[in-house]
Amino acid sequence: MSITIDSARNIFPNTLSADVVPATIARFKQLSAEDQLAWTWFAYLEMGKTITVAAPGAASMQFAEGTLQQIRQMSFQEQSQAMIDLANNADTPVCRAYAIWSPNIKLGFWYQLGQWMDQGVVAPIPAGYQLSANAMAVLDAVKSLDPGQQITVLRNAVLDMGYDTAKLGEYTRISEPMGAPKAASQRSNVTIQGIDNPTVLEYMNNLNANDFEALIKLFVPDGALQPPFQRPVVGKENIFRFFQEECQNLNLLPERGVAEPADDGYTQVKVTGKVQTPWFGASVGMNMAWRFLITPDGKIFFVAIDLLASPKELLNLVR
Ligand code: ECH
Ligand code: GLY
Ligand code: GLY
Repeated sequence: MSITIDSARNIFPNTLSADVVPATIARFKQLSAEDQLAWTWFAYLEMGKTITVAAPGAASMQFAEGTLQQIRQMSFQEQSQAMIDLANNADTPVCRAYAIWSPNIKLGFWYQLGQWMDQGVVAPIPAGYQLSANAMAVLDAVKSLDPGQQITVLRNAVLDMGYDTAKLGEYTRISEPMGAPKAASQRSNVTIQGIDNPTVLEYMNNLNANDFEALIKLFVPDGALQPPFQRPVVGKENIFRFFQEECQNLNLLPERGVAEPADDGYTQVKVTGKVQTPWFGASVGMNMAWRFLITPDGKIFFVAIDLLASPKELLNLVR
């Protein structure tokens, strides 16, 4: 049987990912736009009791600045409407601008609006706003998730807002500029119990160093990377752009793994450990798995990154 991206997606099928995340998002999307905004406000406040979100970097904020100022100038009623439009995926200039931003710009935009809502500069969620029974139930559901799962729900809720890019035709995405990779003196090397595969170690070290040029060289030309709860990103060019847009300043803390021979001289490797995002730093360690399929000459054909269902899954290295 020859190896394809579809077959590669099924390596280590016993890996239990946090399906509760897409399930919660699906329930969230059923809510009215008003409820979605209020829900997010309450979820964000709830989360803020235990974990701290970092202010976005200036590099990502500059692109949202114009739209933010536009909203700041609006009346409270227009501001509320603009936010409802975003949640409704409406066709407005603000929703179109938002649609083509990278995830970090979208998150930074809402971070700023949240600050302004707090300060009374932007229309707040009306005092005494009553969530619907469904919204209350979804809020209860998210409270029972671990912090890594909670921030993933929140991130996905934000990314799904704005105009649908599929309806835009030709467009150019807007993302923050790529920073320089870390200097040699700032780099560190991971050690992974049970793993000495150089490709896997270099993957972790280059990603931690923001060295995306070196990182992309580890992949075969038609290789693929599958982010949590997403379809695989296929081909070097697309993977490189994904690294630029979504992978700066991550902290990968792999702990243990297993490597074994697969069909056609390939090697399959599963690694588990923690990942920190620059948005929350060390206050949130997401429980993750990496599932690699590596060619006979040591290149990455496929890697899937999964958010795990529970910390117990960190110890699950069975095939
Ligand atoms: C307010 C009310 C009105 C409506 C809205 C509001 C604002 C909400 C705000 C939300 C902010 C949320 C944030 C969430 C950030 C989450 C970040 C996550 C990052 C995960 C990254 C991972 C990386 C994994 C990877 C690895 C690889 O090896 C390859 C690459 C990659 C309240 C105003 C909306 C402000 C800031 C979950 C897992 C390990 C796949 C990337
Ligand atoms: N503060 C997180 C970021 O801008 O990526
Ligand atoms: N995926 C990187 C971040 O959102 O922090």
